[in-house]
Amino acid sequence: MKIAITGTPGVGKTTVSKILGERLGFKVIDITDFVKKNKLYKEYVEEMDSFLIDFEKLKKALEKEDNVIFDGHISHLLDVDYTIVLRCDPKIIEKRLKERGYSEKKILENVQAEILDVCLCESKGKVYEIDTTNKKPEEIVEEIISAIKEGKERKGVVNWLEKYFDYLI
Ligand code: DAT
Repeated sequence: MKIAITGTPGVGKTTVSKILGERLGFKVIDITDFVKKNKLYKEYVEEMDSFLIDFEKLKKALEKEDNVIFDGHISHLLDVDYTIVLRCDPKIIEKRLKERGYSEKKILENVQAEILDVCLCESKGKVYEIDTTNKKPEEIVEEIISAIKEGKERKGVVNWLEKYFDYLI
């Protein structure tokens, strides 16, 4: 089984993936680290402060993995059995990314991405959207496990658009 844990940076992917991995006995692969370690990028784009990933190479490198969790904000673009889209109040994401030392520009881009549901919109296959706002990581993990067991897709769980429209102007 392959599970993607995706969502806006700061939403809690790494925290949740670690606990979920322990619960299921699955290996956790941090996609960003994996790409850097294995040089699976085409180039570094300075103005975006990001690596341009070579997706075909990345997919090939992960092909044989099984009983694994892919942790990363592009993991929903990989071939997986389940895609978990973590959501969180944009104000909380803003605070976490400030603490992480991100630039104002990068913070705003990510806050806007959360408001506009970017990861959710890009996700395909079996998608489970989980609102993590004010929940403990262990609670979130339980919610993920029961959502997978239940097998019903969950989408449209949150709507930040009305509450945070001013961030988009
Ligand atoms: P991501 O991997 O999505 O970038 P992270 O797991 O590194 O996010 O978490 C970002 C910060 O938020 C980190 O300091 C831990 C904290 N955090 C994560 N999940 C949380 C939760 N459910 N409640 C409180 N803090 C949380």
